[in-house]
Amino acid sequence: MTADARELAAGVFGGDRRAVARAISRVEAEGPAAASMVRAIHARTGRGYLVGVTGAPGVGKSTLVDRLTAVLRARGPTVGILAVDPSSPFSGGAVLGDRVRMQAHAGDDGVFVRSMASRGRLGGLSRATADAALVLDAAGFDVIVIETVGVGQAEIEISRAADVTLVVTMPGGGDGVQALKAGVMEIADVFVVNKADHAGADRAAAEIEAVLRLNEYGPADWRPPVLRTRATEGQGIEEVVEAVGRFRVRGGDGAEARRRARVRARVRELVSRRFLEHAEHGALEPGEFDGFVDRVADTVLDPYTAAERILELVVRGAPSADPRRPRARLEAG
Ligand SMILES: Nc1nc2c(ncn2[C@@H]2O[C@H](COP(=O)(O)OP(=O)(O)OP(=O)(O)O)[C@@H](O)[C@H]2O)c(=O)[nH]1
Ligand SMILES: [Mg+2]
Repeated sequence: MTADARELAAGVFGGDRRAVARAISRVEAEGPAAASMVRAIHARTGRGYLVGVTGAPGVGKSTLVDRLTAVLRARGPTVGILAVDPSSPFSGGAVLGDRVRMQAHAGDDGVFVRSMASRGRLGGLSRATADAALVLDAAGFDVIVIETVGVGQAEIEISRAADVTLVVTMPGGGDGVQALKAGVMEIADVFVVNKADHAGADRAAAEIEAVLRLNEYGPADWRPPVLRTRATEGQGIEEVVEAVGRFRVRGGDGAEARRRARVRARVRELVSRRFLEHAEHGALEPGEFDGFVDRVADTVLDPYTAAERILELVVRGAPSADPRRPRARLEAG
């Protein structure tokens, strides 16, 4: 961990907003600076409650998050918000919805808003978002909201990083519910049918409830409630906060199991990423990895054999500065 990261971390722990913003920028970038930042703050995380809010574009997520924030602030908890847009190359708090939100909570040190975007890269956004959430957690925010636009794989991945996931939808289209795709039903702990002032809200809610009755999604001890809101009017917001509260305190070890599953997924992801990096750029000779790729492309080798050989090279050829490194165990096994 660099002295630089440690100094920034001290600012984060002290709730210095500039330090928080800079720390998030650090974790947004790929590479050693992000890892160093997370190393410096990680021991102070684990206290914040992560709320994922996802749904199709324009259903009212930002309006809802804004209202939820107001209700939470009135009750006391501080709120950090990450607005994630996997389709946008821009980030850093310039999104219109965030500006509106910034104004609504301007001058309130208990609210911090930041947008995150893909910046043109394909992978890494969910990693960066999870790390940014750690920064907000370390800064002492009680509730951390991760708002993601859309209902694709990226959003689902990001939602998995939350302690509770709200799926927001609105009445509309021929099927009564706008864009409730496969994969989204499974991740919802709480459904919000927003824009309940629009026609068809009751039918939309009934349809979701019908699907829920036919399937066993999510934790066994929890049937996701389907709540109707009018976010622009602030209607139904208290009920959403109550539902999240009930989910949070529900009995059993569901919450802890989810947290552990999340930690496991992160560690696995990092191991596989590091392993691949090592295979492509560390353990093999320059160009060797591409050589395997070429041979598979030319059907000289099959992909399974290529993978086996690469694996062998990585395991055997790994530089071992410390003889007690687990390499010995790998070879023994
Ligand atoms: N009629 C009605 N309009 C709403 C309601 N909630 C939000 N809106 C409006 O819907 C539009 C989209 O709201 P946002 O909160 O920006 O929606 P979003 O889901 O965050 O949108 P993206 O971030 O672009 O995906 C805005 O014009 C809101 O004023 C509601 O309950 N009823
Ligand atoms: Mg939004």
